Amino acid sequence: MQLNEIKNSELKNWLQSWIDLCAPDDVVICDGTKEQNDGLCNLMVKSGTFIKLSEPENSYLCRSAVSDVARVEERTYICSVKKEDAGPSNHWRDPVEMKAEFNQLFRGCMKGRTLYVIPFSMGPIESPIAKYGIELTDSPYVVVNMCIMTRVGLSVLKKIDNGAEFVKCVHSVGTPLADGEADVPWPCAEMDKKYITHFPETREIISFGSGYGGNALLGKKCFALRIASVQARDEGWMAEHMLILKLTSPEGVVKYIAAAFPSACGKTNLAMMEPTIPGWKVETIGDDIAWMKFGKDGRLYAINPEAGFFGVAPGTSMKSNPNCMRTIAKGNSIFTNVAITMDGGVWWEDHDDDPEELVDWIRRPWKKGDKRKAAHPNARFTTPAAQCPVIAPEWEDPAGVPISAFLFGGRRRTVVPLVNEALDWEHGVFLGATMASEMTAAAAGGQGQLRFDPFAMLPFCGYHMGDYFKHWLKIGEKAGDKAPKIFYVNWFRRDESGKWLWPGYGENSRVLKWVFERCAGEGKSKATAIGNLPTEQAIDLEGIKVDPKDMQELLKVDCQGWKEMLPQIKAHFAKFGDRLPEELNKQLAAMEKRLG
Ligand code: SAT
Ligand code: MN
Repeated sequence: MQLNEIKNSELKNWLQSWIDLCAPDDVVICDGTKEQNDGLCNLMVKSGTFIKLSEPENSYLCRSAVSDVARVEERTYICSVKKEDAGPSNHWRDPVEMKAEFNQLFRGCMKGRTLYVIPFSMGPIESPIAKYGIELTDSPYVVVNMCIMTRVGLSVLKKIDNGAEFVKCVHSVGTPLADGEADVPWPCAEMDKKYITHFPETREIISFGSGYGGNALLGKKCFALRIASVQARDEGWMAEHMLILKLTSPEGVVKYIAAAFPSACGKTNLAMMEPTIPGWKVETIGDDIAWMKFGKDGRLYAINPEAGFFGVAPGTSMKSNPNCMRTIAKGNSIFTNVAITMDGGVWWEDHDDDPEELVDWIRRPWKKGDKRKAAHPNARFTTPAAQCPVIAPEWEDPAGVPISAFLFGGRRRTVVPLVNEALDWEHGVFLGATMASEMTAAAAGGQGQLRFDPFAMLPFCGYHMGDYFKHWLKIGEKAGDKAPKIFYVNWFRRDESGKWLWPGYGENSRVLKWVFERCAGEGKSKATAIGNLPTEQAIDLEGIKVDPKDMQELLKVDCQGWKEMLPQIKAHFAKFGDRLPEELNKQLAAMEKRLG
């Protein structure tokens, strides 16, 4: 399909106005074909952006600029018409002023470059839960990543041309090339020129100056969470930062579970885990985002709007996530900011191989024993979901899968028990709204600090978080007794010496088993001040050695610890002002009372 074949005037005008403003040398429509993709990869090998790896097959290494390695929340804005609609958890810019500034910043910003037009679908193209977008970008790296992460193709462009609704996404690395000027391997703009902006009312995304991950692959956090959360609020569905997994019992009974953890807290590992309890099976539907709508039967049905995994490489190994390693081993993947071995393979911290020598992610020689990390802590792989050996056969079912349970969680060394079942939906919303986690490398900022991250959506909710809590309450009202059960889990407890109390990884299946049983109206629990905890024998520990003392610690209610959290929770709630639903204050007061 050529530009001049586009009939839809809204689409045509939008495209033309950006082409005129950005002044690229060339415009290319992306059709999602292997030929086009291979051509772009070869182009990037020639330009020095990509290195073709010796293995896995058909895979590439890319190294970003050292200053462009993660999402930049400080430069991320919600440009709603009214400031209060962005809420306290978002940075805000006036949409008119922002667009005026972009009118300058984008002027001629693609000189010397090609503008790629990427028509994409979030979700299976024919799914009633799917939504479409078009991303304009001057980064071939973005194109090949989008081709893995979303469904790119001319059929989407045709649907949009025929009037289907779409989210308008514009991205530039923000570094035009003068006549004859050579490009650098990873062009990007200075920090104070980077902007990741969202216009919720007009369903637009405009991103300038960064080429990395969620800053540039606009289908992911920008669309599938920030804009989609607004669409979901307006249309009565849910766009959540959740993995989706299929859990099958030895009797062959299936339950689907969706789980919200902040970035880099093990969503990908949980989604692909190999259960250690005999007879239980976990299969993957998605590892990062869930879109859910009510089905005719009144239950919530989820799709994974993505088509690939953009996972954190360091820490990924045959021990932590064998199915992910097998997915990557099939090739067709892009590795960003990992180290390269002397024979052209990839390596990162905790990788199963133990090489003597490497070239690190900033191209420096690296020797075994060096203190310096060889891969950037937020180094990523981009790999097709369809290659995952445990992808569920129904992962692309346009109808989605019915969700039985939501899990919330984060990294907490202390206080928060291994698993806790909400007393009811409203209490579950309280648990989600008070989620807190120690910070990771997925965002620029202080690692290890505790931050409240409600529903793991803190950096991803496209509107006022108080209204978002209200939306959750409304969904619960609508779902009634068909609502998924809500649980809070914490795999990350440690003792005073820093030792892990719970083995984690595949052993987390023991917790999933209890969740499954609770959803089936079975499984033993005891009511406590913070929720329903498993009774001592309720978690199946057959075949592993967990010190009974550790188990007690993992399942105890640390009343003192919770009381110490109360002022922090109150301060956290106070930020939402009068948009905080009264129900949540009531839940807080009730917990305070129960703690005594
Ligand atoms: O960079 S991304 O936003 O895509 C990854 C993440 O933070 O989860
Ligand atoms: Mn994520």
